[in-house]
Amino acid sequence: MSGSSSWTSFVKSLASYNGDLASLTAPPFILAPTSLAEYSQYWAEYTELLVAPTQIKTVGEDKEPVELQRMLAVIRWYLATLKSQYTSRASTLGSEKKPLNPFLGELFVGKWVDESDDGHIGETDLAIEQVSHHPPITAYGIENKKNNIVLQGYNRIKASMSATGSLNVRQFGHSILEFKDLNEQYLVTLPHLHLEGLLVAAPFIELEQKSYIQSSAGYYATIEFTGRGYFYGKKNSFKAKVYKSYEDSLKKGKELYTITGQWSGASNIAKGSSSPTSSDPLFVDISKQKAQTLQVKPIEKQHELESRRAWAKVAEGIKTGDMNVIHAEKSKIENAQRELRLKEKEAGTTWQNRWYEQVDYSKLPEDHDAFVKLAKLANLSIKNVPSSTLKGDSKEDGVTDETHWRFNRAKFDKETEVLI
Ligand code: 0T9
Repeated sequence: MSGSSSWTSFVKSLASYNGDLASLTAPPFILAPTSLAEYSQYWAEYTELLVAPTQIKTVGEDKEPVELQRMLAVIRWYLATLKSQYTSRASTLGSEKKPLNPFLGELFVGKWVDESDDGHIGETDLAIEQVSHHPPITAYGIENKKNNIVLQGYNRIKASMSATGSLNVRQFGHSILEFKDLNEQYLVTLPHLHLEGLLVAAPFIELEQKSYIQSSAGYYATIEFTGRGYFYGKKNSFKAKVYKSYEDSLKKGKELYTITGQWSGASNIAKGSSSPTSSDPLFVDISKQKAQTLQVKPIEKQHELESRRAWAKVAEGIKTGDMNVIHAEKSKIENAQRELRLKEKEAGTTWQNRWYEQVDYSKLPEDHDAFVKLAKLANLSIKNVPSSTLKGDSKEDGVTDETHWRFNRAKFDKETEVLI
């Protein structure tokens, strides 16, 4: 495959890639039969780890405050989300693949049922909406009523080809995790990544730089990603440092904990600032944790805006490798979308988002929601700049936009047509 001219010309076309999936015509073998809108489900496939922080209610044997224990549990969950987000296609499809480009208003909903013996997890519901097409932006809301957890966020990418032939991807957006009963919130930023192996038609993702987790209790964590072997001798390696506060992270030796290992596998934890060794306690082995399968209604019961129903024929074409079917069925969707936009233009209307809205923080009081407060604590930019950008970074220069996408739960609760 790697020598085929279609692949070579495809890789060449990546050079002018601007983040808009629609502009890329890839050979069928590299297409995922899945819309990018589905990818936000990766935030909650490990439901046990998602609810774990809410189960921590007492000071442990090690006398650590509950808020610190919960921060560690949130980091465990976060590592599991990384495994889902960045290794799922490689493990199910053989390599990274090009997802289907969601249309405006596309929806993906489902639920994870409680598979625990004692019923402590409860049901976890998922509501994803494609809130913008140019540029593509996906927003998600995840709710676990039993443990009163709401997780929400949105995602957009900007991509560019590097001189060495890998695709650099910067993510915009963030995730906000709320434990309502505990009145505790966490801001989670997104890592940058790049795709390697494109030239040999076997693409895979490598994460870069840092992402941050800030808790409303003050605790602050940096998670640093490196390629193969820098800290740990294995792929997907990371080093996390946990501090009492962002301010502490500026001082030397103030780490409460240091964690190193693989975010897709095992990691160890040590108190203080030196890296743990394999004789230190295991922090978590994500490969031994159980990812749960999301339950999605059968296609016949789905609304026409729901992802798997809308893309069913294209997905079939991808599975059978039939370029003609893929092309014809994709064109149908694209043409219907063009027609819709034209009609809206004629009628002087615009597409109405369903469960999400754009919130402009420059026009809101600071206590409107947790975002500004948490970003401030972590010295993170609240502007519409790449995720994980620090306040005062040159990436903020000239950017005044402080709008972000937020879940409108009331709207979702009133939904009658699209059911989970
Ligand atoms: C948010 C995630 C994101 C979306 C995907 C880069 C990528 C689109 C964005 C960042 C999720 O929470 C996590 C996982 C995978 C990311 C995708 C991997 C990928 O290859 C695509 C890009 C746009 C391509 O499809 C490039 C062409 C392709 C042939 C390479 C395999």
